[in-house]
Amino acid sequence: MIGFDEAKEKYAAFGVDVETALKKLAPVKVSMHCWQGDDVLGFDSDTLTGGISTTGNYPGRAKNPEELMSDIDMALSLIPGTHKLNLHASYRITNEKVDRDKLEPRHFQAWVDFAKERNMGLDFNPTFFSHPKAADNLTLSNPDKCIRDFWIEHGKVSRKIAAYFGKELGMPCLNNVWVPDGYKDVPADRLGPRKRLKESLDAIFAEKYDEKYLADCVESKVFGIGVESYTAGSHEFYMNYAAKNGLMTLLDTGHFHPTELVSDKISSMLLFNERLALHVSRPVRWDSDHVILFDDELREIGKELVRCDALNRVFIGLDFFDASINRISAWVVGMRNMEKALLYGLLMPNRELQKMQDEGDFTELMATMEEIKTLPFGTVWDMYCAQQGVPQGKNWFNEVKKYEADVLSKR
Ligand code: RNT
Ligand code: ZN
Repeated sequence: MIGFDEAKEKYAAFGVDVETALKKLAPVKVSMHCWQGDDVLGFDSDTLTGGISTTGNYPGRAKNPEELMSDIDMALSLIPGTHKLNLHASYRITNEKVDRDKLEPRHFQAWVDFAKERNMGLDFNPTFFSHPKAADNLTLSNPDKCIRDFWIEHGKVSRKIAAYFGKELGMPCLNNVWVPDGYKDVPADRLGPRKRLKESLDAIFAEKYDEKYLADCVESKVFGIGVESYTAGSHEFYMNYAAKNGLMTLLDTGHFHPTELVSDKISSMLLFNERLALHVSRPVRWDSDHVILFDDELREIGKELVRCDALNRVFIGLDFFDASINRISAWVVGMRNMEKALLYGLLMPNRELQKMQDEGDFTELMATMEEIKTLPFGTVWDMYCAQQGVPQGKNWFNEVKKYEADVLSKR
């Protein structure tokens, strides 16, 4: 490849071995979220609730399992590496009339077959929204015991389904609990809902599963649309809950106040926990779930994961949903950017930079960090795409345009 040897030399001058970086990136799995393909609608409801929202009506949305699978395949053909697919319970594939509390592994068999054929892993999420029993954004913390019990059952069957995925695919399936529970306006009781949420979670997590197959995590949030004043499952709630119960915390990059950065939280989490889960998203002024760009924060996350030697300890999942652009392009841009950020982190002379910091040489630290920014990163990225057999540069976009003309435009 033109310029690759020169790029290697330029990195080597900073003490970075490009070949080693490429080798380390290849096995890293990113979990691609199925819900970017259909605006988070799933196959068991036709509205999206839960205080989250998609905007836009770009034509060609996948409306059934066949279309979604075909679109996922299209995206995967343009993304380097072998990854995982992240499913929500609402994406069950069955003709039966089965409610969320009665779901079983067999209702997801088509996805298991899909993943097996593609050598992928699966991750899972119980769906505590877009359902009549979640209409008021109160599920596991609902004051009504009947409603709570329904959602507890859903949480339990979801873990069973996730464990089945893990066993069938031979790698742990991350099962992520996120509930929309909260209040629009200033609540009179903050403790009560959190107490009920805690008890519901205790019931869901009571059964023990083999860690080889199931990895349990809980996702916190600061607010949602219509749930602006109070969220039962706040960060403090879940970080404490996870720590006490040996579960994993999931940090969604859109679930903190706008000037808080998840890149700064990763090292603290990893210091006290063996594992961590991420939902990488891009909040623009709020938890807007924009497609992730190759921006400062994404690069900082990539750098942190490498510096903390955490590529084996962190479950990296994406979580964005943009309905205003071609949805396959959204996946490809986001997945490729996540990979780029990891490669960027792997191409840093981390030990040398750390030494400069420890020796108090902040002048050289700044000078070096700035010079690294303009090293020929693009050439190394192109090489990675070539090695992985996917299009280099913008060539992938022609494929998306062709698919749009041949397939999406006919829907
Ligand atoms: C919502 C959470 C949650 C969802 C998905 C669809 O704020 O981020 O992870 O986006 O489960
Ligand atoms: Zn999320």
